Amino acid sequence: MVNNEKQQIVQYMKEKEVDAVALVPGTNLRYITGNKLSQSERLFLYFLKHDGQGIYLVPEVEKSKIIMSDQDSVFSYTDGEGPSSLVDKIKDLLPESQKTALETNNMRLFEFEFLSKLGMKSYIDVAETLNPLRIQKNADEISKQQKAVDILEESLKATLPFIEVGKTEMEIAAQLEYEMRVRGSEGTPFSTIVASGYRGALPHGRASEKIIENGDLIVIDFGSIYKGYVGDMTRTVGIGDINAEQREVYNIVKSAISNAIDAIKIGEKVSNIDTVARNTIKNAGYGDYFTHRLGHGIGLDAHESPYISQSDQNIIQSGMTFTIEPGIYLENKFGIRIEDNIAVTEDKIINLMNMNQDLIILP
Ligand SMILES: [Mn+2]
Repeated sequence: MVNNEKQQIVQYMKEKEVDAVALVPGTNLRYITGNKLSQSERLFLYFLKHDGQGIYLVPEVEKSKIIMSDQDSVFSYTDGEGPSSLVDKIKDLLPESQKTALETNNMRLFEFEFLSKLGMKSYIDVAETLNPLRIQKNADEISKQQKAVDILEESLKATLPFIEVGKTEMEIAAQLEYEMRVRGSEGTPFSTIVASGYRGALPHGRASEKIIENGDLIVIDFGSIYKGYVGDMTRTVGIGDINAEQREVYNIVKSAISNAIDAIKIGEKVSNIDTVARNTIKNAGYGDYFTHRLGHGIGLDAHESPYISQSDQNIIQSGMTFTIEPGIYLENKFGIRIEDNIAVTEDKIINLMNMNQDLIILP
């Protein structure tokens, strides 16, 4: 963790009279300590105290891969002993009156119950301090996101010649995921969406066994991960005979994304961007068919603050990175979505995508 960020968290702990921050494996832990771990059935907790000291409570099998600083200590348990064997030891190291800042979105009940055993009296959500830090990406984080986006674009270009009538959505998803892997993506942050024809009207239509047919619009929404940072892209691809209605609706979505990106201005409300895209679609007569928020922050998580929606209270500021992804979904007919990734810097709004937003039509 950058020292400055650690200081801010310690400062926050003092202001809120929090005795300890408790984290579970995931992106907050990665952000603060560099440890890349996922939750398993075995208990794993990290505590940060006022003095900057960290305490790891980990299963023996995970111990050797923990990255620690000089101020950290680690306590491990074997499967035979179980984590309860460490309760007294850890209790002695934590302050007596315990108000804990924890992850209300990520923590599971057995982890929460363990904190109670350690003497936790009350808690608050650590997101209130971590989100404002994570929302502000530095140049290094943005360059990793740029690389994640480059992988997406190159992989889509490599996959396009593979898409043809008769293939299944799953075959296309598999090819795309293969192309991302060989270009350095660590995995997919969410299930790849390949939704063709009538399935395109499902905003989260993950790839199925449906066969691609002539005249289908295919919504392809896919993510990459580079050094922990996520890129998230959607393009709608037409195959064969694309009719006038499909083209007309596509152009409305294209206007919505371009108007929205033009509306991104430092100091204004995030929700304004959503309003601009929503009005574009509403004025064209399709307001009822744009059924989700306009976008979301991207970073270590595929979906994080700020949310580009009517209810988000954030103000656009330098360091934010987020998606813009308007869509129109016509049930039993077709769906269209276009998604770019944006980085806000001090002097300009950068579209991390190089590819334009035109409808791609394959033979
Ligand atoms: Mn997205």
